[in-house]
Amino acid sequence: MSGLVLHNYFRSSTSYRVRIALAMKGLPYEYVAHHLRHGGHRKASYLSINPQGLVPALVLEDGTMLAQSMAILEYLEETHPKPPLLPTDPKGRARVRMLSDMIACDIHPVNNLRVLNALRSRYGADDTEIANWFRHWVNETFAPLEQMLAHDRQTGTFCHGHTPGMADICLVAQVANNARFNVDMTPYPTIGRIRDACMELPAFIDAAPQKQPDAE
Ligand SMILES: N[C@@H](CCC(=O)N[C@@H](CS)C(=O)NCC(=O)O)C(=O)O
Repeated sequence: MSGLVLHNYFRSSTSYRVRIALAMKGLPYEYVAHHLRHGGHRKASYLSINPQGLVPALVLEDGTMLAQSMAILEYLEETHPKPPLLPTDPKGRARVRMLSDMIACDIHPVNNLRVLNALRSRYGADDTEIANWFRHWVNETFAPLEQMLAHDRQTGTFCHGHTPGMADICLVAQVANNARFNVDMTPYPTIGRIRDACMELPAFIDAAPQKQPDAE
């Protein structure tokens, strides 16, 4: 399969999620970079592709545009089931989606660039306050996430058993983002262990921010 176009940005954790999934599924794609700090995602040329002006956006072979990283992951899972990002049983699937959503719904949206920019421009937050905000919202979810992963026998080498999946994708991308704001990972040994296990795998390594063509 070819002809996929991924609009993304090397540092974007939501883009990183999609890059990992595409790599796991073995799907090649054209990489189109939009520099978020320079407002590349707000240019008319990109808004004509994704009116929401956020990355990632995956344009399919027939021109269909898919935005929202979790919807893209679900689409890739349905169209290319192997290797699976979700377990087969409903409870397992719900658990993996639950762990994924803790990151995708409860951390990322409040720490997104436009939120941090609004804190600066509307409320005069400085770099220290921005970093404290970012860390606060990570810790609010990483503390229970650590508990849930550490105390559940369904957790294995990865978030759910011994094969990597959707929750691992979200976890790794979030941990990469955390490093930019010096989040202390010592209270999260299970999250750290799972992240390290993922980073042994080519799909996670190749999708990493520093490996991308627009990396700085
Ligand atoms: N819920 C969306 C969020 C997409 C999103 O906000 N992406 C970030 C980069 S990680 C972005 O484009 N930020 C631009 C901005 O905040 O101005 C998803 O999962 O794809």
